[in-house]
Amino acid sequence: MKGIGKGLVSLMVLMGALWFGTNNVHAQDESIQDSAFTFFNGAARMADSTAPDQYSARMANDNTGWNIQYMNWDFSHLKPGTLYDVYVKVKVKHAASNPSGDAFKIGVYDITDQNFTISEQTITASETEDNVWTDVKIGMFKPNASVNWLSFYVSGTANLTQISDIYVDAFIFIEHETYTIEDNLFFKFNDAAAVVDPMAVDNSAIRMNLHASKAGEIELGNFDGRYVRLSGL
Ligand SMILES: [Ca+2]
Repeated sequence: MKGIGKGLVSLMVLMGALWFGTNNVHAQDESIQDSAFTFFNGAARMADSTAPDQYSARMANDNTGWNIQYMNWDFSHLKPGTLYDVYVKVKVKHAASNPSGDAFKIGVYDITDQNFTISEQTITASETEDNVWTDVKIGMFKPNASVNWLSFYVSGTANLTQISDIYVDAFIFIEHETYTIEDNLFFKFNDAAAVVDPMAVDNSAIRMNLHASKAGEIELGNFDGRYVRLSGL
């Protein structure tokens, strides 16, 4: 951007902020419950008074299999071509007070094409809480007219002495929403100031002087307990 050479930075705001949508109610949101899961290596569905629907799937974390899967090819129950955020509601049991190593892995695999639809990610033990249900984001998914078989999976990590059990309540699809937060809603600190900026979509931006004695700061308010702050150097 042109102003950077003069120690100035213009911030154009095209901010797609993403929230965990667990409290949102949306007609196209959907939970796939454990009754629709496929199990391997001894994983099983069982009564669970801590799960919202009183059932969850459990696996012992003594192997690295993709032991809990939701496999399907027909996603016509979702809006075709619409982006969804996909979460899995997971709970783990700590076998040590400060467990180490990996807790579990998640991903989406295209069984037909034999490649990942959503790359696998590993959740480490230190990121987890003992016996607390958590919605973990797997990634974004756009259902289409494909007839490929997909597997939404949770795998073990063979880390029994640290994380002994992995529970899955549901895979959750929430229609993706993008937020644009324009600069008129920002909180400005030090020398950060509103300027006319023809490069910005709305012709307006916030500028801060990086060479000032106190560098500027811009904060995107406090939305639902979350905020983003940009600081000068
Ligand atoms: Ca359940």
